[in-house]
Amino acid sequence: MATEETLVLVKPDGVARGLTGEILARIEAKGYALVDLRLVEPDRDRLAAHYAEHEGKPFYEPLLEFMMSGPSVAIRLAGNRVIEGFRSLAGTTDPTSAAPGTIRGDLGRDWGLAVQQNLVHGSDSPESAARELSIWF
Ligand code: DAT
Ligand code: MG
Repeated sequence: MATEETLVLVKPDGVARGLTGEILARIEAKGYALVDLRLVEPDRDRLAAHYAEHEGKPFYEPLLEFMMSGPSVAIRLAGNRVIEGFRSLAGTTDPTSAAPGTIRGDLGRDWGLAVQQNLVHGSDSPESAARELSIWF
């Protein structure tokens, strides 16, 4: 067993489009455990900490603006290999090329702007998960 925890965010586009329930249903159907869940309106400092690895990239400022455009649902999720497993459920970053069957592939829309509105975030490693969970919970 490799039970672990990850941070999942239903981003502002997911909350605004009323997809929180659909996304939670997919997570629950997969068998992962909801350990904690909260609605958060993050300020710039929290987002700068969360997205520190992307500081200086061209999409960094638009990404922070988007993430401040409305509330996100932050989820502490537990399960065997849940870090890899949730990213598999989410699909790849760009909703246009994300595989059908994934959250981003089935539900993500290309607004012609950028790929930042891709519904969900999931930590990408145990180190990221520990760091990000401490930022959001
Ligand atoms: P992921 O969310 O799949 O882990 P990431 O960590 O590389 O992707 O990037 C974080 C977020 O930043 C991503 O969900 C959307 C946005 N983003 C990434 N690459 C981008 C790009 N080339 N243009 C616009 N937004 C981008
Ligand atoms: Mg990432």
